[in-house]
Amino acid sequence: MSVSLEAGPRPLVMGVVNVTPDSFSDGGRWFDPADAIAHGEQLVAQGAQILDIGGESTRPGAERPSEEEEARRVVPVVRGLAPTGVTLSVDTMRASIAEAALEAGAHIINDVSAGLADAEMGPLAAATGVPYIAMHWRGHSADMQSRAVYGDVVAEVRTELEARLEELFAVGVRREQVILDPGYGFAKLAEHNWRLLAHLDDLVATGYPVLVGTSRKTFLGRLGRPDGAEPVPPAERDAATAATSMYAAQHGAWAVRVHDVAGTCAAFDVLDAIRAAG
Ligand code: PMM
Repeated sequence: MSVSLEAGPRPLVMGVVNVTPDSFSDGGRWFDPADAIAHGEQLVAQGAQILDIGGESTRPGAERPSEEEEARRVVPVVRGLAPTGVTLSVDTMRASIAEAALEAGAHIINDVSAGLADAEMGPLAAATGVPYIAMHWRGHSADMQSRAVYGDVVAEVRTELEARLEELFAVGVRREQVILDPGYGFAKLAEHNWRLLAHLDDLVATGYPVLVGTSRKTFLGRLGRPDGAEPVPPAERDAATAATSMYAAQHGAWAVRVHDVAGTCAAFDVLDAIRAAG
């Protein structure tokens, strides 16, 4: 793996490679493995330092694919992208899929459930020692939005993530492996996502590297729209995503997970130029 877990002045850019028929923003576009591999290569050419390969859509209401189907989607794409030399993460809640992906050349486990969905995930992360992204999660996508109930979302996300870490450490995961993610859009209403962004510093202050994944999420599509109106379509949310990525860069994020790699890199070039001129 060629990337560091130390947060630098400019966050790493993790490009999304969804091998799904139904992801909310790009479902079906790269469902064929050859298309997904070509898309990943294009994201690397645009400046992605990490590719996040996933075979399960986590959009609200989504049904899960079978384990066999998820493996069929993910493993050939990991194998096909390994020769690029770019750091690869596998976006899965299943330990068996993570294990197969690591064998095929992946370097990072991105588990949106932080070990809650599969009790074997913690032991696998411990045994392999690879970087492990632990995201705040309250349940599977089919009904997660019913769990978007918080008194103090910032404190609760942090406490629930800390509780997950205690369990992961108890099965042998090491502190140095962990990357935290507040889980924008997962069991969160728009107001929760905004508050978690406003208090991103609190999560960064834990000392763990922090991944920010706001890309094309619905709360960005609602900006500037009248109450009750449809949000703007996902593909038109990249400018707002670049703005949240820029904000994440100024608040110590380790990496941003984005669909629009070229736009994100352009935004970070702007930040670098401003800083260099200071
Ligand atoms: N969001 C999605 C999928 N995987 N992983 C992490 N760590 N953080 C996220 O915010 C995240 C994720 C859903 O977005 P997509 O359907 O566009 O991939």
